[in-house]
Amino acid sequence: MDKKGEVLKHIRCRKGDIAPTVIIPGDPGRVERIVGQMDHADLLAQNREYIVYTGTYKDVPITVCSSGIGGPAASIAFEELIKLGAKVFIRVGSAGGRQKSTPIGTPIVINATYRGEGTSKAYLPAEFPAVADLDVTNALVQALKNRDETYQVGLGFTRDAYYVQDKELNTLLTDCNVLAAEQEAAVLFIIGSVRGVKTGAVVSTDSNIWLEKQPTLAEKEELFFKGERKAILAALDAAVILHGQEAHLF
Ligand code: R1X
Repeated sequence: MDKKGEVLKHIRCRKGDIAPTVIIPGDPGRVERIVGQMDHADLLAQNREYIVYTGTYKDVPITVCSSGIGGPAASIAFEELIKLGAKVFIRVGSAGGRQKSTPIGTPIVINATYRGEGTSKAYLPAEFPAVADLDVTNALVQALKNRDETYQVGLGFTRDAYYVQDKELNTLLTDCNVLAAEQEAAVLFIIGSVRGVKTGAVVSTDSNIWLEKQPTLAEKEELFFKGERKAILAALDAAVILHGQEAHLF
């Protein structure tokens, strides 16, 4: 542990900087959009893909830290945040919709994922399930219900190579009701199991490989940002619900 209060190598924070509840988007740009919804927040550090703010939302202390794209970068953020006292993690991400009927911009609560990436295998064998904490998942669902949002809950597909599409695997996972493909949730859930912290994830879909007519990037982004706002507010509200349950005091 960081007994002397040294700054950690990547997230450039020290003990006392990090709230027990952390919201972790991949995109550093999303950090600013999350912080914009909070009561206030101070920028603590900015290094590589990691931007860190700590502040409050509805009087609950919350840290927001970007994790970058993919398992290796994300695992560094998760590990350093845990070293500095983080207990509850809520990923707010983007993802590709993997059911044909899922409109772009749909908030999806990911409760478990197919481990199609490499980083989590450095922690636990492939047979071990990547599962979100039930309290965090329930809080995200409650938050979306409270705001009367249309949302989905279910399985994710965490993968490494963004520009590689394995058609056979894609079809298999869609047939088995996988809802969303992204690149970090499995690593978060597995590190949660190994380090004993609570984790959950909500994403907004930014694309869908199964649409017959693919929208333009501009069309996709317009829809995505509407869903992203819903996911951000759900994550912040979930943090408040979990704080009320003292989820960080376990
Ligand atoms: O998780 C995925 C990754 O961080 C979602 O968006 C990025 C790739 O475009």
